[in-house]
Amino acid sequence: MIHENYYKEKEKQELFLQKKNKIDEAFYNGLFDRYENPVLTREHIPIEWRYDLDKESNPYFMERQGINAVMNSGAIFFDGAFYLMARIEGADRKSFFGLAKSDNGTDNFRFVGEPILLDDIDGEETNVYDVRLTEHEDGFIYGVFCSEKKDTSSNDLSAAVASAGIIRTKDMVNWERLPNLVTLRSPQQRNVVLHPKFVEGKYAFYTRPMDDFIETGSGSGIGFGLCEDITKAVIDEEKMTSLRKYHTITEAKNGEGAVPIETEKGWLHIAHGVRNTAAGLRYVLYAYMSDLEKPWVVTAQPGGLLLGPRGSERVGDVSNVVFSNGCIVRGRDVYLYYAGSDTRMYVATTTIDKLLDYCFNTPSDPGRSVLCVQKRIELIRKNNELLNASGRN
Ligand code: M1P
Repeated sequence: MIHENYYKEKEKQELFLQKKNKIDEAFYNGLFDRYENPVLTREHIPIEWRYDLDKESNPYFMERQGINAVMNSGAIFFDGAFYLMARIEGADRKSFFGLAKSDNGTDNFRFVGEPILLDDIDGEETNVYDVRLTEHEDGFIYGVFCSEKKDTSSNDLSAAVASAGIIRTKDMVNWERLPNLVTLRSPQQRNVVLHPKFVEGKYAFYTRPMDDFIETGSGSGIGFGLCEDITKAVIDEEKMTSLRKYHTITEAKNGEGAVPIETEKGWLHIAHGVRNTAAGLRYVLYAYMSDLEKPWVVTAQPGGLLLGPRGSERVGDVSNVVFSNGCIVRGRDVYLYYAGSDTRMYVATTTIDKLLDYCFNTPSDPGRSVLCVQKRIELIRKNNELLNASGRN
């Protein structure tokens, strides 16, 4: 017999899921809109995924398999709907993937089907997270994610090894798991993203070479490598693309975020940059452009951050973090999905035209305070001239 509390909780959740989301009018920067509510949270997880509904085996209607967070989600537009492939973190700290669907991309996301059960190709794999969904020109939709296992060569209990897992589908229901990506020159990989097109006739990946599980060490930024056969993916050389730099938002580390967007002016990238502070690591999003034919060649990089954690986004399990691994483009509109503090998902909306204007017309980081001030004074003086000439000052 089904517990009566199920129906009460279901009704409450239904009201919550139907809630409309609105642009947050208090925020303005001319580049993107933020929204009042997160788009995906642990409260969106179906009750049937958490509770045993049976009154006999669950007399108190207790949550048996709790969910801690819903975050870093891959994104894709498929069959007329917006899909987020969310990183769902159980109360037991293990993450898995679930698909949530919305008709408009800004509200009413609902999880569909069941959590995705990956082929168990490695008995030592402990955790999987942060999938990037790439609609590749070979006809498959690929999911590239972080596959993590314990580092048994170390005495440190927390030591782990991260590499890139690969799955693919044509229908978003049946997923085939391929062997993990092997990068011959980098011992660890996270934030690996499959480029949507062949480059020099090969599959192309953005990588993030790391010496260690947490620290990128000598890794100088976002890498780029080619592989012949994605069913046995091996990358030898990794060229560097967007670099880490001293006293910038990418000083500690950076990583490719969403799948790059093809535009008439090159590939548009949304990545994340990390710097160290007395309060711990701070993660922000940044943008850069790369060459259409040679996607590893950076052609524009505005200085500083595109989107940093604000308000409720700043608070969560890993505070002061925004992280994006998925965008959806519809016509010229861009839906930029990002997680706040490893806890919940938000959306920002903008357009390709605004992002291109931002990338090519925002000053790059001149690297020193005195040069930054010079640049700002140029802006202020130009504005003053305009204001004086307008007679409305
Ligand atoms: O906690 C912030 C992020 O930390 C990692 O990202 P990176 O490899 O760039 O440091 C990931 O674990 C990511 O999931 C997490 O959001």
